[in-house]
Amino acid sequence: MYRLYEYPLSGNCHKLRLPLTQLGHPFESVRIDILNGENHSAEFLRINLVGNVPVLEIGDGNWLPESNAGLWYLGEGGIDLSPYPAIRSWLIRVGQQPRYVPMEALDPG
Ligand SMILES: N[C@@H](CCC(=O)N[C@@H](CS)C(=O)NCC(=O)O)C(=O)O
Repeated sequence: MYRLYEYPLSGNCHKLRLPLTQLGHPFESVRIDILNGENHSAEFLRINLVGNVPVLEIGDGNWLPESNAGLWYLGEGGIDLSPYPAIRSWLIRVGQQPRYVPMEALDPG
């Protein structure tokens, strides 16, 4: 089962929580209290040297920091999206963006 290291008020964390919950994919949420510095604990820095949330743990000791990397991973097969091709291509498209871009810029027209 995936594990999402997240903070509830973080928009970057919401980007991953949203598809996981909406598509009903089971995952364990691990709350990292960034307001109290829990993201800078030695334990958390072991899974993300940068000390940011979200981090998606995908099993076998592999962790994906960066919200867009997580979206890209989900779109590329991390969740079975065969019934939802539009969601799949949207996740991949958003995940390929190097940083924030306005939604309109991703509109295929
Ligand atoms: N580019 C990163 C940004 C992640 C990020 O800025 N996370 C914030 C919460 S939204 C964080 O962990 N801040 C804690 C800190 O900077 O100490 C992503 O998209 O995942």
